[in-house]
Amino acid sequence: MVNNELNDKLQKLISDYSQKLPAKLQKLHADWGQLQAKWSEVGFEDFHREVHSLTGAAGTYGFPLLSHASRQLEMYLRILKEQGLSLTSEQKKEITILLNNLHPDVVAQEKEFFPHQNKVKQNKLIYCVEPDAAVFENLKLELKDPGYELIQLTNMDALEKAEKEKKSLVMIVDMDNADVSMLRKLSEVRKQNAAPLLCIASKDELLTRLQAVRAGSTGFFKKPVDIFHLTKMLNQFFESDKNDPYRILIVDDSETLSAYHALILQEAGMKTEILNKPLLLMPKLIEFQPDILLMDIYMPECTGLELAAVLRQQANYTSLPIIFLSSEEDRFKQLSALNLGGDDFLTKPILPQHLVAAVRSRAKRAGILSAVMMRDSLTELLNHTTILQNVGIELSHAKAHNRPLSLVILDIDFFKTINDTHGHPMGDYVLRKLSELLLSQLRASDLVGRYGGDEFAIVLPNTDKAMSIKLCERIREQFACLHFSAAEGEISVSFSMGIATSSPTDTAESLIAAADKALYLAKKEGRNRVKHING
Ligand code: GH3
Ligand code: MG
Repeated sequence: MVNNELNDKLQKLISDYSQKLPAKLQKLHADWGQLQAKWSEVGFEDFHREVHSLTGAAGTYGFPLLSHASRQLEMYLRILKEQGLSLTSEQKKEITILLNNLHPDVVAQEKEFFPHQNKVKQNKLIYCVEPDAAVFENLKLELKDPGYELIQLTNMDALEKAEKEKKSLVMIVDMDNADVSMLRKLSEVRKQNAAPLLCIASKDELLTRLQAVRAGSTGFFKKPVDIFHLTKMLNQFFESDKNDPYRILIVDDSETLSAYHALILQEAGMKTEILNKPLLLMPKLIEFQPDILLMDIYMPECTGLELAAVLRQQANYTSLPIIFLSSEEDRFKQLSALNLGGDDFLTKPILPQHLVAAVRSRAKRAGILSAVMMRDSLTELLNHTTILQNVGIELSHAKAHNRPLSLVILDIDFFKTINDTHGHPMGDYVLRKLSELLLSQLRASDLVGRYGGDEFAIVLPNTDKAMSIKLCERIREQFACLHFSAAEGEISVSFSMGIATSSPTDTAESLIAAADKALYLAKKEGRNRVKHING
């Protein structure tokens, strides 16, 4: 669904950019004039960076001619920079010639040649290489309601031609008659448009699936195509995730470009935050908790590569996916970016739907992975590391908003005896039942984790001493009423709880230590009780 308000904002960004473009170009010419009059290494670096960002931004906002010309100059400057010597007069002349291609006239020409480029409209165009008319018509009909526009193409040449005229959002290709030349052609076409590829075939055979995978397919469907799953997959690529939006932090020194990318991702239902000052990354990460970091490489204060390397050295952020978005075309540099801890590399300018698809598929995979990594396998509660991290995060939120936070540590009473008397499986059962009870009784904003063997930690945001005691007493009573049937008859189990409520000077460590101490007192005073550290 095209969101009109966002679309208007996108149009506004584009028109703002178009308006500022002549001044930007003039500045570039003026800077070069100044540099020639008074040479400085730093000035040359700045000039290079300006050209570099023009390459990415011009392409993004629909000025391909300008972006192309800018890229040529950028590449030349880069070679000169790598040589590291002072410039000869020949080289300066060459720069001037290349710079003269970046003229406001080019912008005027663009408007004549590429009027459509300045429109941002979400298309749902799918090219379907399916010679069988009946199969195609059925797909077309079924996908009409979810809003997809299917165009039938009977062979790869037709697909190539169509892609040249207008790029599709997804390609669906029938693999039944796939031969070497068809597959070769398909991979050629996919160099022009790397949109997701879905393959369909009459037989679900390994060889056909292999061919599909080698052609770069994301999905494989046996005929008759299961429309429910096909639609689900298409929606995953391009529709919004309104229920649980992915959180994307965009780190880019360019305010307009980051705003543009943010709007595209917002239109696809994601939640975005922008950071134009890369040195402020750490507090932003704690505050926003992004699922994905979308990061520019060349920024004035520090590079995206350096930031990635810093993050990868911190246990909390080793698995945070980082997507680099840069005008860098050099494969070697792209690879070294990936070596330094990036997960993906997208080259600016990028088509809006490709940006969305790349970010979404990364976020989805990371989500599944982290859900597995964050949970304790027996109880499916947050594991020790994750609940500890959350104590820190929630405490900083609480401080920022001047709200109380309570932390509870719970330990089952005489749990060793339960294991010893009724067996380890019974112990496991008790642990799982307690987890279920905690989840059912706590609020959605509370966090609960398995802290150790028979110990649990509960984080209660926005909860003061009195509220925390009331909540814990209720849960304690409910648990003590449960009966577990063992071979030896029915048994009941109890636990003890220690609570600490945060003060402005508390750290995660001091809060945990206080709750631990309260738990120790609860045990000492006879177990099956709730004890707050402050009496
Ligand atoms: P207290 O009232 O002082 O807490 O006594 P306790 O017997 O509960 O002592 P403690 O908390 O030290 O005992 C923890 C026991 O939990 C020891 C360990 O064998 C058992 N345990 C740890 N993990 C598991 C598990 O995954 N399953 C089962 N069944 N038992 C576990
Ligand atoms: Mg215990």
